[in-house]
Amino acid sequence: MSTNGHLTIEAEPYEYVFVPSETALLIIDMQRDFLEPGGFGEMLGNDVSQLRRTIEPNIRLLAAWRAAGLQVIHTREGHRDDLMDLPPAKKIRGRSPTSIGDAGPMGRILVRGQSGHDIIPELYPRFGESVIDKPGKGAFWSTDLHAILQHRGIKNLVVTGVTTEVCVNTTVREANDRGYDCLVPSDCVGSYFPEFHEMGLKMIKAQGGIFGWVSHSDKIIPALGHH
Ligand code: TIU
Repeated sequence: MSTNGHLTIEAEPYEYVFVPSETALLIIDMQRDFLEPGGFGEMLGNDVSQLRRTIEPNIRLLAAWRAAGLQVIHTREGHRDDLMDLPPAKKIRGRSPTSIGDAGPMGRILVRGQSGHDIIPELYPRFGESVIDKPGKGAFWSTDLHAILQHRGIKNLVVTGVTTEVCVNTTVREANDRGYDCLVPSDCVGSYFPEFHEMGLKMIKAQGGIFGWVSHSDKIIPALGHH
């Protein structure tokens, strides 16, 4: 539904209303290190195939978002080549035989500039789409994301990517505290743990939308056609 330039999307806990030109699609960490074997996700002991169902819906939503001429921002989790920004606690956590910065089949794990750190080819950023390199789980901490959103007049975020309860949830919480209204399409986010995915979404939409709204790409994509 479109009224006065606003679009209304069916969502939980209630409908999500936004002005498309003031809304960015924020795609979190769709990197080879999380979605392909041999990367950081697998190093942590996870089955990366759990996340791959998010690729197709993200392709569809990104295509519709680009076709509508709206703003897109991508993030990547990772560290400097010299690892000077890597907290020692993050380096040793998990007691894994290989850790961040070590050589893997896709290059040094979670290091900027390495092929494993880059975004999967299916969702590769285009010119004009900012890429935020973040050292932490939240996309606002230690990055210029908030400044970029402010300069571009963004008030709302549609947040997709991986993983639901880690980087997506952390980013939605950070965004909420900074005054952004966030919508999370459930099919465009994923977790290595189905139960954490489910609860991660419930935590966002509970208590009257304490952190934001949850919907589905099937509700968002048709609405963009009316934009
Ligand atoms: N991007 C992101 O969620 N980083 C993680 O480390 N996620 C895990 O679920 N481990």
